[in-house]
Amino acid sequence: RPLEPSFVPRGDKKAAFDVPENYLADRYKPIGVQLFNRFNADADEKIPVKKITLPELGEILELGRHDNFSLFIPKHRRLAGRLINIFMGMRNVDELQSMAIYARDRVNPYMFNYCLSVALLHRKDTQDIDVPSFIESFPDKYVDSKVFTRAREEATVVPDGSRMPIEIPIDFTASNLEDEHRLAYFREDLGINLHHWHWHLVYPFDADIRIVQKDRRGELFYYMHQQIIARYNAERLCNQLARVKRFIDWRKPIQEAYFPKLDSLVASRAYPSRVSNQKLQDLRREQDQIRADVDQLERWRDRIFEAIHSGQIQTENGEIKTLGEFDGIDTLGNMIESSIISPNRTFYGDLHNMGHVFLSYIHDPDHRHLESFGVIGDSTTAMRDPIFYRWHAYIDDMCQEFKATIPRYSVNDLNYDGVTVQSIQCQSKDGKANELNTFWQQSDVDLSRGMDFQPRGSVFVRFTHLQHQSFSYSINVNNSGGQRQGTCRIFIAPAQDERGNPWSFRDQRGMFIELDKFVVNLRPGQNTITRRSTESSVTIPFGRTFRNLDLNRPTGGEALEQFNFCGCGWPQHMLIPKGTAEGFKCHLFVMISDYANDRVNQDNSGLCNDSSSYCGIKDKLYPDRRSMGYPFDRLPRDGVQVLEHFLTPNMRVQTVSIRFTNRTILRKGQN
Ligand code: CUO
Repeated sequence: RPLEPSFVPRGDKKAAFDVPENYLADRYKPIGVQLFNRFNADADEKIPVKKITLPELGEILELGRHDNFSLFIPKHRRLAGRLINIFMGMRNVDELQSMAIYARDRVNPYMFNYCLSVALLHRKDTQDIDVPSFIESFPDKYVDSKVFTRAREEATVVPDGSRMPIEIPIDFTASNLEDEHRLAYFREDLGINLHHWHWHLVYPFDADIRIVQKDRRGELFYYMHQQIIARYNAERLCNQLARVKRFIDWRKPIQEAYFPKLDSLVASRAYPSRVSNQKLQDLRREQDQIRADVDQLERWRDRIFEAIHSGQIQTENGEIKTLGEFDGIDTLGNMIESSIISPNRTFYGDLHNMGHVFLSYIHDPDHRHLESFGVIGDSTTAMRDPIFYRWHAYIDDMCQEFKATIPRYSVNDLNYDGVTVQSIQCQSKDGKANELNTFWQQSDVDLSRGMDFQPRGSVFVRFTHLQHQSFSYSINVNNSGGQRQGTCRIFIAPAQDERGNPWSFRDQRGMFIELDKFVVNLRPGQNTITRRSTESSVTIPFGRTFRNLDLNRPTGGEALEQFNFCGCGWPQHMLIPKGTAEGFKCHLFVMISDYANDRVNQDNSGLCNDSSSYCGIKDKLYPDRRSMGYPFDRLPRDGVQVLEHFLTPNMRVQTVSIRFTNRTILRKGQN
């Protein structure tokens, strides 16, 4: 309910803010007394709001309350940066609350939610305040717009408690005439989109430098998105589609279309569609202060490639710096994305972000139709559109171009002397050994927080998503040395390429999906390591992706602090690819590396650290000293043609099969 003053839920009770009169937005002032009376009469509790000296919102108000908001648009970023700074600058929580209440009825609701969420995540004194799940606040960014009319109907006619969940069909955006539609279950997965939104919330590229500058953020930008592409490619192979084609020729028409069928409740407009065969065009969108040419993108691209190939970059003040073997990728990630810690935004520009912008305005480059941006223009919705993957495959390719220039791992860099992985087995609960099982599952999520209707109460939608039976790994390791530690790294990749041929190592290395990474203690002699799929360092449990479904929702300060940051994480239900009915053959890869070379000296315990592979750990260093993606992040040493050649004794590969059964199971404990 972003557009009206409203109650604050307090368990079963309702509270109302007791706001100073000058806080009311102009349009409410004439009815101020009535409003107060109405809310105060219905409220069980009044929350006092401190009167503070209010800062000028000025330019921040230039983005209308009924406009859409995109972090990729430079003007929007600048306004958001200012609002974040205002929220961060408040001296204490009372003042922050006061400021937030003042801003809420004036500022664009999407921008307000984003800026306040960033502030709550980054202020020391708000670590115990819950950031509501984005899908609860803005369900319109996630589900078919038809749902809202039906939800309203349900809410008006049926009393709270007897309402039936509204089902969202799994294939609401297209038909099977469109090949790309086979991947809709991945692109439109609510959990994947929430992860992506949360990742960008934790790693903003434009805000106060103290917020942006996080350990290895540029490298993580590269790695997290590289993994998205690897995962998407594996899903494509499961669906008889070839790997995604990089979007390399920016002058050519784009064949894949996308019709999102989302309506913005705030902007009261449908998200524009992208029809087939459109081309990027120069942008002249005065209202967004965007004047940009495709030429400019190409100049940035050429300069970045020049830096990659020369191994050197020019900084903003004219210095020449080398792109290092380990930190080069971090610099490059910040430069390509770009973030405010790019070494030289003037020269290397803003390639990836502006690529999103060009693609998102492809239908109305000069604003003659007064249309807003498409889904690719907003990190909340970008992953729904097939072009996202083609664009990010291109961005990843640039990063790989750099990786091709740095030294390759020698046997020494890979092996762990005296440690031999002898066997690996994975086992699902009631499945065969080395067979993973996938199926559809239906789950419910409550949308009522993000909707404005009377009478109030929960309204659930029921959506269908991929799921797998949880499983465990059992790994036998021989250690001919003394008591020591290792890092167990587990990856999976399709066993064959799209034509059914065995992979060359060069191609397969880009296909490896990280499944887990954890520290193991090795005794002398035989060791059996067991680990459950649900413990993965990549994922978060379903209940944390969709906060309101978490029956074991934590309470108390520290628990909530973990809860907020931990909204970032790949959804557990998407840990492994869909597979096929016949069984999709994969290579399950396990490596035990020497922990002495991996260790980062810090205490990783306590704060949420269970999805660190793609999200890092809050306020800590990235907990693995190796390059992200190790050992697959570089070209192989000479003589390695296929995966088998690459293996040192501390690595092993097991062929496993992912079998998909076309049945749908309802999540237990649902409405
Ligand atoms: Cu996440 Cu392009 O960086 O969407």
